[in-house]
Amino acid sequence: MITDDFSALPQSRLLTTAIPGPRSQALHTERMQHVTSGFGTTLPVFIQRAEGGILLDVDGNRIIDFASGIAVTSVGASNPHVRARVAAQLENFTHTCFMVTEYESFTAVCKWLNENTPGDFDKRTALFSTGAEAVENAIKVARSATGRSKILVFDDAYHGRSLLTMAMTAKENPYKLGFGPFPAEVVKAPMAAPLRWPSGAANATAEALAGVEAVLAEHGAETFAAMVIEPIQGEGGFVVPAAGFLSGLRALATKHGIVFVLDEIQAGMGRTGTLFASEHEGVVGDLIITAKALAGGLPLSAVTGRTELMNSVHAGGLGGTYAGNPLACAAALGVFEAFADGSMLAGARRIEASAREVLEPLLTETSCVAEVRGRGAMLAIEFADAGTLAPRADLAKAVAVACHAQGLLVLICGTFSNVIRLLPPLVITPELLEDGLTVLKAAVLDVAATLAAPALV
Ligand code: PLZ
Repeated sequence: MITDDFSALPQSRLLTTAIPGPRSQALHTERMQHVTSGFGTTLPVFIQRAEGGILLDVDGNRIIDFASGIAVTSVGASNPHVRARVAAQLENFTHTCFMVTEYESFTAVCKWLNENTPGDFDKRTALFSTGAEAVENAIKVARSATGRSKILVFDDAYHGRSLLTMAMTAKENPYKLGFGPFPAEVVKAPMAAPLRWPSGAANATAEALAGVEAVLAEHGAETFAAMVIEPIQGEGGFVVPAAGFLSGLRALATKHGIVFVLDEIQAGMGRTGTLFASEHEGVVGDLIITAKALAGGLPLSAVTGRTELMNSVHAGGLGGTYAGNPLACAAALGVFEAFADGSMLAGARRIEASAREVLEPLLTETSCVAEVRGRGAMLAIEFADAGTLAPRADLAKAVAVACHAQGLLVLICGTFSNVIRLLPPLVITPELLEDGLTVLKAAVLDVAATLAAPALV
């Protein structure tokens, strides 16, 4: 009987050295001699083991994981279900290439996705390895099915680092800088981001949708193959679209015969307290893209959607050497097992309730927290000056640095790099979550206290 028992690695924070400790520092120095400096690192500590919500580093520090490898190890780092499935598969074979000879786990993963993604229609699924690869393939499917070429994306979107997905990603630095020219036919439209909507959050949905319609009219709605949106933006700042925006887009896509593609790579697979983030709005994609938490840490991504779209591609048109690798498929089946009893979704909702209770008071206790937002275990704090909403990347950075020094791993996101995001594993224990939130809150209060007292008006 497999249990979600992570007791092999104590689920508590422990600092044995400064962070990073001496062994991590030495390994980082060595890394810089061999690894391209083109890879950044949020926190230069080297990990030797990870379980549940704890990362154990090579100096013996136990760090609380509020990152989950960027929303990947949602079922906990080295989840027992995942470990058992992968270990068993490892004994049988590591690879055949599904395009050469077949194996059942590939079909089983596709079947689960067809049955569990929103949409009461006949579906087919294609498996790949990375998120960007799945996004590219969703575009291939949409183009093949429609005979059209253009792609509509949204302000502050993130879809990957490959050439096409860079073109679909909004932020220049670090993702695109110097890597162009990019593929043509990618058009950007307004995103209904409530906090910064010029005429106020209440107008965001209607005005953004009018903006989208104007963009479609200008570029010719009938020339668009796909409209691609993250139901909650990830790298762009954990922006939850204003209510009604996603369903408005869905309607526009239907009206103009455009394939509506939901990029659930970061927000999907239970992260927000429902299996898919688009369920919060009851919005159904023609194609839905999953990756990250789908296989609990092994590289696996998927495009799932209407059979008539997925089967419109000529035989042999989709594939990839490692697409749906057997170890990754085994891991995904372990993830599905871990989800079966509902405890993962409940975990996400529990995390949201605890985090909001601790963090929402910061809206009034400080003058630099502009918003606490998100859904489930996909939550964020945005730092900005009161009144002007001028983004404060410096404050987000200072809070992250303080958290890291205390053994709490948090990540920054947002077009202005002024958002701290929380992505704890859904299995984090209440005690560990509470400890992490206490560290985070203290860091925010400390940083806020360093600000000059607001001018009296
Ligand atoms: N779509 C919504 O969040 C990956 C990127 C980290 P890959 N996000 C983390 C980094 O700096 O590279 C992501 C995403 C959404 C697509 C992707 C791309 O997924 O598996 O990284 O290719």
